[in-house]
Amino acid sequence: MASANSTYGQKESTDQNFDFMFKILIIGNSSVGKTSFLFRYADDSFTPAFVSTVGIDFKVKTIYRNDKRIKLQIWLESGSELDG
Ligand SMILES: Nc1nc2c(ncn2[C@@H]2O[C@H](COP(=O)(O)OP(=O)(O)O)[C@@H](O)[C@H]2O)c(=O)[nH]1
Ligand SMILES: [Mg+2]
Repeated sequence: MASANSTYGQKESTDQNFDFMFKILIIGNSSVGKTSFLFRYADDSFTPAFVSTVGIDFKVKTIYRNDKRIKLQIWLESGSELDG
């Protein structure tokens, strides 16, 4: 079970100041690039040496569209990360 106290998601997860919030779950086979996609989108970072994503539950990114503040809570499917 993913924890809401994720080190990566915690920072903005308690910020309630938004117009919309979407929770998005990224699913897919191991090693297709789910973790890399999330880190690039949320942090604009890429680390080619990721061995495992165990412990990373979700990241939060806030975007603005039509003068609305939209908070995206993007989750990695935890069950598929045991080998990826
Ligand atoms: N060259 C290249 N490698 C990538 C790209 N996206 C992911 N990778 C590599 O593919 C491997 C698996 O990526 P990862 O994000 O861990 O996949 P996950 O198992 O779906 O989370 C890692 O070694 C990444 O560095 C990409 O766009 N280009
Ligand atoms: Mg992964």
